[in-house]
Amino acid sequence: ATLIRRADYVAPIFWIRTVDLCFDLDPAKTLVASKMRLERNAAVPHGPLRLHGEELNLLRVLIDGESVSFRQEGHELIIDNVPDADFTLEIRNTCAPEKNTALSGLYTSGGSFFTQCEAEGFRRITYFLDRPDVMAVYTVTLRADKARYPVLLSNGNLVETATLDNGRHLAKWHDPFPKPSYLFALVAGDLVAREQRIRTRGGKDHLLQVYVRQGDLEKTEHAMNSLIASVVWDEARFKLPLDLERFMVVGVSDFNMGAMENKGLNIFNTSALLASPATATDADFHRIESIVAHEYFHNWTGNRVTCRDWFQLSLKEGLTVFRDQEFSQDMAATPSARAVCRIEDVRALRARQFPEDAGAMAHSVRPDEYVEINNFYTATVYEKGSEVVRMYQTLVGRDGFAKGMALYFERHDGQAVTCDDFAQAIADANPGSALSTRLDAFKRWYSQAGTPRLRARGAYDAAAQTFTLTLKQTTPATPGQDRKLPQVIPVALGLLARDGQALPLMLQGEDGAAGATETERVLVLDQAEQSFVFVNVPSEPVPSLLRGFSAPVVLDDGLGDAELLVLLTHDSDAFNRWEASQRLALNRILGAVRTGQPLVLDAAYLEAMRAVLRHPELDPAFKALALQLPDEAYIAEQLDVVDPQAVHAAVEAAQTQLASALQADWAWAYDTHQVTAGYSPDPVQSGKRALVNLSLAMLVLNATRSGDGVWPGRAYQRFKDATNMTDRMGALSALVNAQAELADSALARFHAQFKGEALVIDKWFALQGRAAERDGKTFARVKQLMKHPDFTLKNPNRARSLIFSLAMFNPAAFHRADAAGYVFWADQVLALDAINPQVAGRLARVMDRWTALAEPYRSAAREAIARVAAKPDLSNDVREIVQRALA
Ligand code: BAL
Ligand code: ZN
Repeated sequence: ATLIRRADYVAPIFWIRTVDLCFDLDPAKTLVASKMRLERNAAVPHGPLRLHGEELNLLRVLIDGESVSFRQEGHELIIDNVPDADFTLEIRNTCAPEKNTALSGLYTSGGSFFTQCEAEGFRRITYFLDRPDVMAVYTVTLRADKARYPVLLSNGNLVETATLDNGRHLAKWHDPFPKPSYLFALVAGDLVAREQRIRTRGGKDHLLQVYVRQGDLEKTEHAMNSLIASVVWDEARFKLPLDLERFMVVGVSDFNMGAMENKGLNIFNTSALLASPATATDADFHRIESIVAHEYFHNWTGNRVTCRDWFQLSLKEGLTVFRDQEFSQDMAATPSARAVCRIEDVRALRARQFPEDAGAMAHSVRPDEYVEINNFYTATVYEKGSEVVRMYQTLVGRDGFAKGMALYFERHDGQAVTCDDFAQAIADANPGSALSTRLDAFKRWYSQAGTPRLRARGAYDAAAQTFTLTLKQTTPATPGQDRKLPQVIPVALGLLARDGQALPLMLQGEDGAAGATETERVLVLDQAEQSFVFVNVPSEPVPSLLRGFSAPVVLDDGLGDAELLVLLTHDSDAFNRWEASQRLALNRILGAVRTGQPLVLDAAYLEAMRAVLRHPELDPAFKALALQLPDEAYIAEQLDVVDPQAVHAAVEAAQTQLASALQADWAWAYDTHQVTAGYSPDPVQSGKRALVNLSLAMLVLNATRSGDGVWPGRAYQRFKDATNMTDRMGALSALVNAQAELADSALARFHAQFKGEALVIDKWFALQGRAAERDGKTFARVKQLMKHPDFTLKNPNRARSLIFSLAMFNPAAFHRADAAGYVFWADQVLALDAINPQVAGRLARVMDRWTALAEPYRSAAREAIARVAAKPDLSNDVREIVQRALA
C-alpha cells in the first residue's frame, strides 16, 4: 500500500476532453467500450500514459485506430509510446457487476444495475485517468435486455432510444457539463418514477424524477417535496439555479453511503430516500430532507466547482454540509426550531468528530496523507469542515458570505480547485473584514488537527464597572503534529446580570455606539491569550460564551452551578441554555465517575430539570433535548482514562433518578403533549412526539424498576395502536430499554407486522443492538440475532443496523471486561473485509480511542486490533485504520 501525500500533487500529463462509453449490460460480464479524446497538458513534462484500472478484464487498446503496445503494473495500464499531440484512445474491457460485493464501481442490487464511483470506483468500470482534476464531457450508450431492464439512465440528457434485436434496447445520454469520473453514474433496472415538472425563477422548466422499485412509489413524496424545496432555497439564498432540464434521483437498497451527488443522477441509499408515516420516524423524515438537499446542493458545490485532488474533499463536503444545515434551519422557520437544529448538529459533532480528533485517526480538515481515501470521508472532513465554513460566515456576516460565494463561482465555475481558492474568494469579497485581515492564521483550521481548548475567565471590578474577560487557547498534540499555532476563534457572546438582564457589550477604547446597545457580539481570538475589557458593566455578569457554538472548540468557562442556572433560566441564546442543561448533568456524572462514588442527583438539579419540563413557554423539542443526558461518547471524551462501564453506570443512575424524581412531571408531559392532528413531520408535531416519547421512556423505566405494571401496559397498548412509526418506535424502545416484560412480545409483533419492509427490519435490529445493557443481555441478544434468517453482512444497512449499533452506539454492551465485545468486533471486521472493505473500514474505526481505555479494556482492545492487523491480505481500508491505531 502506498502513502499518498498532498505535497506530491502534480497535474495530469494528459487531459481527457471527451469520452464515449458503450455498455453492454450483463450481470455476469458487462462489456465496456470507451473512446476518449486526449490532449497533452503542456504545463507538465511529457511521459508515459498511466491509466487506473482495477478488477477489469482488458480486451483491446487502440490509439488513433491502431493497436498499440502497453504494460499492466499493479492497478495501472501503462502506454509508453503515446503521440505528442492530441489523440484518440479506445479501450474495450469487461467487468463482473454481480460479483462486485464491494459496491464500488458497477454492481447489481435487487436485480438492477447501479454505480458508485466516488472516490475511486470508476477505475473498476474501465481504464481511465480516475482523478477529480480530469474533467470530460461524457456520452453514454446503454444496451440491455428490455424486459429485465426497462429503465436505462445516465447523466445529462436522453438523446436517443432504440429497440435492438434479441429483446434488447438502447438508451444514449449526453451530459453537456464536463465532469470528473467520480460523478459518472448509470442505472439500469425495472424501476418506476414519481415525476414533477417545475418552473424556476428564471422561467426555465425542469423535470424532477425519483426512481424506485415498484411498490415504493408512495414513499417518495417526501423526497420529492424536499427536492423542490432545495431547488427553491438554493436559488433564493445563493442565487444558484438548477442547470439541468432533467434532475433524477434513484433509490438503491445496497449502498455504502447515504447518497451520491452524480451529476443530474443522484443515487440514494433507500434509507435516505423512502419515507411514509407508517414506516419512517420524524428523525428519518428530517434526515431525508437534509440528505436530498445535501446532494442537490452538491450540484454547485462539488459538481460545477469540484476538487483538484482528494485532499481537498472538505472543499465540497464541508461547504455542502454547511449549506444543508443552513437549509434545515431555514426550513425549520421558528427561532426555537432553528436552535433545535443547531443543537442536534453540535451534539452529533461532539459525539463523533471530537473523539475522532482526539484519537488514532485524528487528521486535519484538509488531510496531508492517506493510504485509502475512503477512510477520509470522516466527521472531520464533513462536520468540522462545515463548522469552518460557518466561521467564515460568522467573520464576514451573512451577506459577506453570500458575496464570497458569488465570487467563488465567478472565478472557478467549471474548474477543479483547492480549499485555498475558496478561502481566497471569501476573503477577497470582504476586504478589511475580520477574516481578510487574518486569512493565513484562519487557514490553520485546514491544517491543524485536534480540537482547540478555549479557557475563559472573567474578573469584575465593581468600582470601575469593568469586566475583563481573558481568553486562552491551546490545541493538543495529534499524531504527526506535536506543536500547534493559535487558531482564529470567533467567540459570540453576551453578558447577563444575575436576574437575566442582558448587559451592554462596549469594549474599552470604543467610543460611542459600538456595543453599547447590542446584547450579543463576536470577539475574535487570534492569539494564544488575549484579554477584552468591557466597560459600563453595572453588576457582576455571567458570561454566555460561544453562543450558537460559534467555533468547534472545547470551552472551559469555569462557571459553577449558580451561573449555569442563570444561563439555563435566562439566556436569550437557546443553544447556551441547552448547553447549561448539559453541563449541569455532565458535572454530576463526571463527579461520580471520577470519585467512584454512586451518583446521587441533588435537589437543585432535579428542580432545575423540573422547571425546564414544566416551563410554560419553552418548545417541547427543546425540552426533550435539554432533559436528555449527554451521550456516553461525549462524557468519555472528558476523561483522561475511560472506564465505559463506570460511565454507563453513572448515566443509568442519573436516568433512573430523573425518571423517579420527576415521575408526576413526566406523566403530565406525556398527557399534555399528545398530537391529535393527522401526521406531519413538521417541527411542532415532531417536538411534541419527542417529548412524549422521552416521557414515556422515563415512565416505563421508573415503573419497571419499581415493579409497577401500569406504564409498561400503556406503552404496549400505545405501541399496538400507533398510527405512525415515531410513536410506535418510541413505545417499543421504551419497553426494550427498560427491559420490561412486554418487550419481547412487542418485538415479535413488530417483526411480524413489518416482515416485508427492509428499512423497518433494519430498525428492529438497530433497536436491539442499541438497547440499554444490563447483565450482558443486550450483547447476548446481538450474538443471537447474527444468526437470524433476516440478517446478512452483504447488505450494508443490515450489517450497520446490528453490528454498528452495538459497537458504535452501545459502549456498555460493547466494552466488556471479558473482552467478548472486542473478539466479536475483530471477527466482524475480518468477515466484512472479505465482502466490502469500505464498510469494514468504518467498523474498524470503532477502536480509534482504545488508548484512552482503562484496564482491562485497554489490553484486550489492543490484542483484538493486533489480531486484525496480523491478517495477511487485509484491504487497504482496514489495514490503514488498524495500523494507525497501533502506531
Ligand atoms: N460525496 C459523497 C456523498 C456525499 O457526501 O454527498
Ligand atoms: Zn456530500
